[in-house]
Amino acid sequence: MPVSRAQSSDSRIIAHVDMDCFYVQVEQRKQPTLRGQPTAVVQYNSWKGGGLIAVSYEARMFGVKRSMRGSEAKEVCPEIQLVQVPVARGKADLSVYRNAGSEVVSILSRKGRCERASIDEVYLDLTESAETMLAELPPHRLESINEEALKSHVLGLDVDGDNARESVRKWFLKSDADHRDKLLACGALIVSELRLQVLEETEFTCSAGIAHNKMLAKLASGMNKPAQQTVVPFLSVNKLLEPLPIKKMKQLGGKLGTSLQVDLGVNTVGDLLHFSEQKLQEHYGINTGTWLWNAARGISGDEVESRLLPKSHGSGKTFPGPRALKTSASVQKWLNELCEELSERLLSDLEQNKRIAHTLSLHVNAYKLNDSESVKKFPSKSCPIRYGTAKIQEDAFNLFHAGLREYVGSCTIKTKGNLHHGWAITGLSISASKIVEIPSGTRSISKYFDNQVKTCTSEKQSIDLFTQYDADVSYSGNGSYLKFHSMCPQMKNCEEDTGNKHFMPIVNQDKDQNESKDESFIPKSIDEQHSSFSTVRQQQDGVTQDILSLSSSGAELNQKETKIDFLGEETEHGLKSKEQKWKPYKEKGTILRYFGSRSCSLPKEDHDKILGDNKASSSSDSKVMVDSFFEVVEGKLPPKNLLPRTSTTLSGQDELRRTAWSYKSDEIDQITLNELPIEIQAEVRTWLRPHKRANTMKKGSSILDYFLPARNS
Ligand code: DCP
Repeated sequence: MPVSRAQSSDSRIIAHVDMDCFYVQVEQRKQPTLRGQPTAVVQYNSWKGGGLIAVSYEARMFGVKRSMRGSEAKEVCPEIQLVQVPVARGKADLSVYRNAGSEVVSILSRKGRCERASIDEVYLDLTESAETMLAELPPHRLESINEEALKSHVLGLDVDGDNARESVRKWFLKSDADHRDKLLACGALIVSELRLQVLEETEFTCSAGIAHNKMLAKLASGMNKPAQQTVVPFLSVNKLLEPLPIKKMKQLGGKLGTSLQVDLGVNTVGDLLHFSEQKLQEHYGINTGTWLWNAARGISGDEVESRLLPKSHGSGKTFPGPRALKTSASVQKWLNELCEELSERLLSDLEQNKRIAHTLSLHVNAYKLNDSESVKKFPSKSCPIRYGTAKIQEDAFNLFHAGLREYVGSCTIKTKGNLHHGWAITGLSISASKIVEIPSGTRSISKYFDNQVKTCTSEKQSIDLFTQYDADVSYSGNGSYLKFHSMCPQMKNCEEDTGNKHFMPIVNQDKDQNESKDESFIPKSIDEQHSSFSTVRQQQDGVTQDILSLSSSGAELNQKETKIDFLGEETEHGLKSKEQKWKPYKEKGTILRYFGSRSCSLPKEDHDKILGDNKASSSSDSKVMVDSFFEVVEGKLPPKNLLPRTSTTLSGQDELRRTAWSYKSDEIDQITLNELPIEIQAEVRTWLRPHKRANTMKKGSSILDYFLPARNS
């Protein structure tokens, strides 16, 4: 149900930009000979020439429509060029279109807050830019208005047929116009320039709507396509909305719109105007009632979110007709393909944008073979996401079975073999959502180190990334140590509100669980660890896990020298026996892990200088480390490769090394700690304070909460 938001000013200038026949344009840029020709992009499935998913405007003139198949399109337009969508893993590969969309977004975001709404559409809040323009150089003082702006359609403007441009010019130059219209004129000029830049830099055309809110801008952008823009002055809003079929309004295309038609006899927005707010609230509740009342009047408080990146990632495939999947094995095969793609995109999002997703969801379309009457839908299922292809595949398959149990009843389910189960799957779609940026607070303390040692930017970023990858923490709660699960949140029963249980791996969620008993987390030798960090990484069933320790004894350890050993190795503490080798892992704290990773951000020459003959280390380690991490997550490498290949034995360069790598805790500028998230500052300060036991760790406090927003929410 739509939610009514606080009304915002009608002086906002919002644009909605929508690419024209987008996939076709992308294909035409790849093959310029297709330009100007009737062209369509067809789906991978080649049955009857494949389903059309994008149709050029030239082809539309022949009556070609998206709902057609290639063979039908050929009938109405024999010269149509059909281009198949790129294929990977037996399904459409949309990455070329996604990347093309990103090119456009990067241009459009130059002038104001930008929200990427889909693969080819964007909202812009241009209020500030328009206000600045109006203050500094208003349209009526411009010597000329660009041609693209003069082609604008201004709703409600009386245009004199042949002389439309002249009418539009006058509208732009009207010095005594209403303030809102003046701002809109500035917005229209800005958008026309942005559209020209998009054309110049990407060769793509787009259309736009410019209005006082998102709803109106979106309605307007589709009114004059392709390659044109439409402006909605405040006084034209009613004229635009009244004749509009109710189902064309955003959020009214589905059940709510149908209910308005069926229950209230509302077919156009104009019809909706006859209902009081109270009446609408009686029917649809307070929020939706108010939202409807406002929407009918073109009032919408929806803000343009600042988002250049997609809100979620998804990978899906349909299996129509005889291709429907009828065995668990075939479903698993396809889920594996979809999950592999999803996993790749998640990792690239993490690498490029430092974002992580929290929720994995599976949506399935199905029917029952002997029960054509059944209208029961296959329930969608979600669970917390665990990174790594194998994990995502496993969880997706578990979600499928959880849904299947509900859909057909558990007695008919068999999980193996090719038995016929009485069900058929016609669509599978797996998605990752609740994507958030890794909090910047975990990065900013790096300033301290940037002041101490020069870092190469790209390496630094790699390190940040690696460090943040470890940001998923679970806490044993006994104050003895922490355990990190690198991007592998605990799995739990993760049904939606069905009450049904299906099993997901549970990774050490029990607060009383004593991880030290878990042999699999205990490193066998330093050699095996390849570790210069105070962490242990261990691969479990394809998952990388880190153990970090922060114990009272850990505090004591550091008190010895009141030093933080950024290599986290046995410089001062001279680990000798296996037993001793294990000790520091239990004795180092979370922030050490963070600091420790900084050790890889030295430029090569510094690094070599410090490490002397120690060939095991190099400046490229940071990159290697990040790459390796992905590989470990992917299960390609044993976990030891994750760690910088710094020797764990003492070299003659100790002193030099300490200068570079070790800091007395009282040398750390406390101000840098202010940059840490507030909830972990206290923890870090306690930890740094010499001669005091770091015994403040409590479940639900500090760093743990910080790194576990989704799990707690
Ligand atoms: N798309 C798709 N399947 C659909 C609808 C769209 O794969 N059912 C893809 C192809 C389109 C792109 O998304 O090129 C953008 O969709 P639009 O609805 O914006 O349509 P177009 O950009 O193709 O055309 P228009 O100029 O009408 O916006």
